[in-house]
Amino acid sequence: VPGKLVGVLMAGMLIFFVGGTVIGVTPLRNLFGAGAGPAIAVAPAPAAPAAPAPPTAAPAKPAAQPAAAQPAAPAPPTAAPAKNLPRLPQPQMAAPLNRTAPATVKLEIETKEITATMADGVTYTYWTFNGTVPGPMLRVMQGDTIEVTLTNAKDSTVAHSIDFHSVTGPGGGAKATQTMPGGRTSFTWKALNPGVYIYHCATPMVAHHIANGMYGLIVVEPVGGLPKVDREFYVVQGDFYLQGKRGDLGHRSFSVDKMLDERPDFVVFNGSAGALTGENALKARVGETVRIYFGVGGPNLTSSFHVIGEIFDRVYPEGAGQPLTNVQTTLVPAGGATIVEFTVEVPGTYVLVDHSLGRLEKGGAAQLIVEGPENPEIFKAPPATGAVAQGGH
Ligand SMILES: [Cu+2]
Repeated sequence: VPGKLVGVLMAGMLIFFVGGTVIGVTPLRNLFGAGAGPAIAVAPAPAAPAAPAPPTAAPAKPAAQPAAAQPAAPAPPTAAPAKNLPRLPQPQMAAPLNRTAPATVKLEIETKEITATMADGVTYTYWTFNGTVPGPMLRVMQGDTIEVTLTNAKDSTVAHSIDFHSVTGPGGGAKATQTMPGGRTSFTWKALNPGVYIYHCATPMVAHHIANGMYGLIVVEPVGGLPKVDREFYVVQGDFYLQGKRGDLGHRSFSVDKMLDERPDFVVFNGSAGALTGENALKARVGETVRIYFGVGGPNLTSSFHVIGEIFDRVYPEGAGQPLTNVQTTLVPAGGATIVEFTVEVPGTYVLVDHSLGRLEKGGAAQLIVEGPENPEIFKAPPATGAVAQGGH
């Protein structure tokens, strides 16, 4: 298209064209670097389109009966240039519980809709729990009674709700919490089964709400807690479906067709491409034990979760009570979660991926940066002569 700026992801490079002429190339290689800078480097500012269009869809008013809320309101095609918006902040993590007896716990959660950067030059209007994707990591104990209060921000465009996979009861709370903008709902449940569970919005079209970022993890600790580790991390994968072509810049709306066809534009950890890299990378010291609570919000893809350069000493598959040992890659279903643990023995940058590696090119990578003394007995590489400087796998 003459004069139109197009960005294409190819072979780890983001390549920009105007009218068939390459005007810029941005390497993604610092995913494998020493941790400096964002995973996907700064892209040139997008050219302004001729006619600015409204930045977000004018949403239909929520139906009076939230459970029957209409499916995805058709959004206007991709249009206005991305403003220089920040990424969503990283989600809150819940510390291990330091108690040994069940209690009554209050969880207050707010749903809100926020426009933020999904990848350099691309913004998106997320639907969130507490303003982050994933929503906050929650933590309770087996035997706890949990009083959930859900509020939906006044300026939300649609109803929202919450379904905890940790709940025993109809809809996991979804029916009790269909909440109109400005509204407030609540329900109470008892945590019967320990594990790590997805929670998500369950307002129709449910897959649309999930595709906009409405998911998170709740850990139900067994009485007495999980074994102590030095570092805990919280990572959730999600697939995003945007109108327009791959590499289009600007503000992009949800594509119901791509979501139904399961053709995501972005597959990311914690809400945006490169969210957990550079400054926001996971960090540990040589000799420490690491635990990652890893979930898949979906809505569609399963994840072949792998850490490049590490072996999971223990995996609690799908959050199960008994761990497997010595695992390279663990399958995590959509709407599922796992706990992996390992000790880091060698300094360097380790990359968390979904080993369906086409998704790496769609943003699916996070960094674990391990600092500390070299450990040549376990790993040593002689100085390179003529080797490719970068590479990962
Ligand atoms: Cu929702």
